[in-house]
Amino acid sequence: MRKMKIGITCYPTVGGSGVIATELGKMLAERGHEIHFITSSVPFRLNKIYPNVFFHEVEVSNYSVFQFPPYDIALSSKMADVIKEEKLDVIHVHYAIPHAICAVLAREMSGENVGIVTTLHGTDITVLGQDSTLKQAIRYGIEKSDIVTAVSDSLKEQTYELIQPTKQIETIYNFVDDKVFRPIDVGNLKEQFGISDHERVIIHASNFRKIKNLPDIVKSFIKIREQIPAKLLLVGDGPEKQRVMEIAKETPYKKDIIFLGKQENVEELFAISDLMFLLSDKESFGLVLLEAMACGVPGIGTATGGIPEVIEHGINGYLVQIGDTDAAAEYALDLLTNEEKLQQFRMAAMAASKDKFNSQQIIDHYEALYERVAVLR
Ligand code: GMT
Repeated sequence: MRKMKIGITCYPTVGGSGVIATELGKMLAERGHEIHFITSSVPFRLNKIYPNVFFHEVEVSNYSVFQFPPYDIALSSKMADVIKEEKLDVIHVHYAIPHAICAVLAREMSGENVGIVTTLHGTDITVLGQDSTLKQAIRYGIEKSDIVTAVSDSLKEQTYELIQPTKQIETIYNFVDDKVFRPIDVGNLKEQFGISDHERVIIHASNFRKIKNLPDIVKSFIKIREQIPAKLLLVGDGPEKQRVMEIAKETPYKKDIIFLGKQENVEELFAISDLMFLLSDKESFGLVLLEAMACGVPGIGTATGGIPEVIEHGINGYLVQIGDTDAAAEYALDLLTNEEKLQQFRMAAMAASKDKFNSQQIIDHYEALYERVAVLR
């Protein structure tokens, strides 16, 4: 396969779409492609130097006349500069709003024949697609892209339903870096958290937004804790954190609910965890579930969006209806009190992350799309 020059735009701060964009860029660089990140800051997972990975910072003017800083225009201009100066073959944008539209504008501005690949990640469709002020713009960005992908079949179907594009959308599942997300030895980390050997550990990691249903996670945990010794690790930060801390404080097991804030090396926390909870209202994929599964931690998730494409019910985890904290607790207890079954689920979770979500095959798929875009234009 010929080596290409690929521009990548994403939200560089914590969030699944930024993680996927960055991991994809790193893996493409390892295959010899030249990668140009065009973002407002260095993507947080870009934690290693590569000679063929470049960062182009989008700087937004805060000229006093502007009531709102024009990020979209600044991004489009920067993209146009990079397309021209670096002679990009492809620009791959993650998240439709505003990135797909900016890429289309940048191609016009640059006058170059660059290919545009847009990957839809979830809330850009499931939340913003319901907003009448943005729907037209999302449809425009999708139609004008050369290739559009979605991270699950569920998201693809929802895009057709909500946005009604004529464009064909392809599903390419998310993946994890299996050099990082794998079972590792973390010594006495569990003890350092004051967790004894016989206690089970349940983990949840997210941006603590309302759709993540943190109170359901606490409720399910309390039902588990009433039966067995256990701890709940809550990783992340966001708008719901304060409220959840207050809910936790009111429970008889407040000492067993540990708020860890944002953490960089979550794989070390997965190494001391037995089960992952993701009980969201909406979730196009649930990348954090896959990260946990790759480390041998099965998940309990809600049967919503793309989660049923990640968790195979009764094989590598369990699915429950949104809000059904009784079922979540029952399934959790079923695994946490049966070491042999938990072990089977652990193995099945790791196998799924290696097979169905095989990172090398997924990168092959993206490379094939870039080739197709180059032929199309
Ligand atoms: O879940 C979030 O709030 C962050 C959001 C994002 O845009 O980064 O995540 C979305 O993209 C991830 C990567 O494709 C998916 O794993 C998440 O399921 C998806 N979130 C939602 O659909 C709510």
